[in-house]
Parts: sequence; structure tokens; C-alpha cells
Amino acid sequence: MSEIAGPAAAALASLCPDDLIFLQALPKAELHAHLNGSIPIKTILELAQQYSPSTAAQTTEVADTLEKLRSGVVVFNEIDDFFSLMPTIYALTSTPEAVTTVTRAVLQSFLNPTGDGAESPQCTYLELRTTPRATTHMTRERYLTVVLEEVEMYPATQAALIVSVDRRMSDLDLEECVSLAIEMKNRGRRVVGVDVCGDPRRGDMESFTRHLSRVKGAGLGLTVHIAECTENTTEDSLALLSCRPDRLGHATFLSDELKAEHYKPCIEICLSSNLLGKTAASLEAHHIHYYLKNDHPIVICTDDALPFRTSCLGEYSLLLAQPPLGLGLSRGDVARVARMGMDAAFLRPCD
Ligand code: 6MZ
Repeated sequence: MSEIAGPAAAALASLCPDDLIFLQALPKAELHAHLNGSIPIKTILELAQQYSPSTAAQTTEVADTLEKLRSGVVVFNEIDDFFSLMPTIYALTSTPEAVTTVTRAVLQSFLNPTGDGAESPQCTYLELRTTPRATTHMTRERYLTVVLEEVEMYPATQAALIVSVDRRMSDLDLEECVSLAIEMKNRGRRVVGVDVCGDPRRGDMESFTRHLSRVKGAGLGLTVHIAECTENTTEDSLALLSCRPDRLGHATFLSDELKAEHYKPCIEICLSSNLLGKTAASLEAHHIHYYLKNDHPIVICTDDALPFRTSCLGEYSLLLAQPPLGLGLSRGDVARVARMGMDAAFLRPCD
């Protein structure tokens, strides 16, 4: 059972051994990876063995989702095909023990040597993000503490946490999550930023600004998923941009006027996610070309390695491989992109 499949695997397989060595040795920052979307398939299947669903419908749903993930044939026709996977993943990760297990596995998958003959890990520095989740087994604070305990096992030069808030959150939940992020940072815990994520077709971003405006003042970085699908309006983007985020997730459908703003937040580019999620028709049509051409900072990221069956190496292969499998960038340009990514970290690896 190969961990990586799809466009990233095809690009990776097309590279010569020298290119592979070059990509493996390149210092890379992974700045857009969702914890519960990045769980190694082996870990999620192990958790499923200990899980006993309470209803027949739950049993069927869990079995269906796991089969899709295991076989690597999740069919993505619309963004809902991604979000519909989450209830199963959340059902399997609802206790503090399960959160510890998945966080440890995700950190290891990014930061420990890959074990495929390479000495180097997938990335040099990881800013993992997650949405604090309250369940019958834990509060949001406990969830975050459990995740941070694992993140802080690694040196600050290697791993840090971004607290995500979901577009569907109520005012009260949002208030709690942003306050938690700020309090954790003030207590010296390794929270470095806040992210806005979740179903891009939901939520009123205007009402989020009051909470998001507290983030940067508290010394945290701010990143927001923005203009991820065609339904996102200019008003939605303007509300998010009014908080002056340091980085933007996807920005696929950001209007040309907003793209050309003189303020140039780094764009978190997730090629496999956009191709498989069908928000980009092809590599040729991908918005990365605009940002490369205009010398706009970008960082190359995996987003959700579990459903999109990718890795940091796979995403960088998409830059280096020759068209149509990749963008055909030179090694010099790929190295420049990787440096931009390292420079966009909220907590600089050299801090
Ligand atoms: C928007 C996404 C996402 O936070 O539970 N998430 N939000 N767009 C995407 N593009 C595909 N991929 C993941 O990780 C899972 C959560 O991250 C957000 C969703 O809210 C998802 O429920 P955590 O660790």
C-alpha cells in the first residue's frame, strides 16, 4: 500500500535519481498541513480496529470512508467529497489518547527520516495546524494541550502549531478558540499563529474580523483560507484581507485586483489538493503561474496528505518534473521557491 498516489506520485516517478537527491536535500518548510487531514493511513486503520460504532449507520459510514482512504480512490467531484470524509476521521480521534496517537504519527511522518533510503525527513520545519475540538471526552483546551505536548517534543527549529478556527464556528466558539491560542502563546506554549479554515461556502467572514483582529496584536501570525472556490465572493475576501493576514491559503479565485495589491502576503500553494479537489483544472491552468511570474512569495504545501495521497517530496516533484507531469521549473527556481517557504514561517527556524 503506497502512501503516495495521483499527480504527485506520477511526477515523483518521472524524476531521475539526481533530481530526487536534490529535492530530498533541499530545506523545505511545510506551512499548510491540517492535522486530521494528514494522518498516515496505517494509523487511521489501526485506530479503526479499536473503534466500536454505536449505530448501524455509523458502522457503514466508517467502513465506506476507510475503504475509500485505504484503496486511495476517493473520488473528488466537488469540495463536499473532501469534507464528507471528516466525520469518520473525527469519530476515530475523539479521545485525548487518540489525539496523542495521531499527532505523534503526523509529526513523525513529516519530521523523522522517511525510511525509503533517504536520511532526510519530508520537511525541515513544520507548522502543523488544527482546530481545537471539544468532544464528550475532552475540552478544547485539553485537545490543544495534548497536541502541543507532542509538538513540543521536537525542537522549536522543527515544529510549531497554528490554531485553526472553522468558518462554521459560532461567535462564542470563535472567541474561545482565539482566546485559547493567545493564552497558550502567553504561557510560553508553542502556538505561533491562527488560521481560518473549513468549508469555504459557509460562514460570514465579516463577523469574524472582530476576533481575527486580536490575533496579530497578540504577536501571533495570521493565515486564512481565502477564495478557495468559485462561490467565494469579493466581499468574503475583502473581509478576510481587512485583518492583513501574513499568509493566504489557496487564494485560487482571488480577483486580479486583489492579487495585484502592493501588500504581498505569502500564498500557501497546495497543488495536489487543488488538482484532485478540482478547484484547478490542470497544472497548466493553476494560479501558481501568476505568483511565479509576478515574483510573489509562495510556499509549497501538502494540505491533507491522507485523502490527497501526497507528501512534501511529491509536491516539490510537481515543480521539477517536466510537463505535462510537472511545471518543469529549473533546480535554481525550485530552490528559490523552497527558500521563500522557509522565509514565510511564523516562527523562523533560526529564531
Ligand atoms: C478548507 C480545510 C481543507 O483542523 O481537524 N480543512 N478547510 N479547505 C481545505 N482544503 C481541502 N482541508 C482541511 O483538520 C481537518 C480540518 O481542516 C480543515 C477542515 O475544517 C477539516 O475539518 P483539523 O486538524
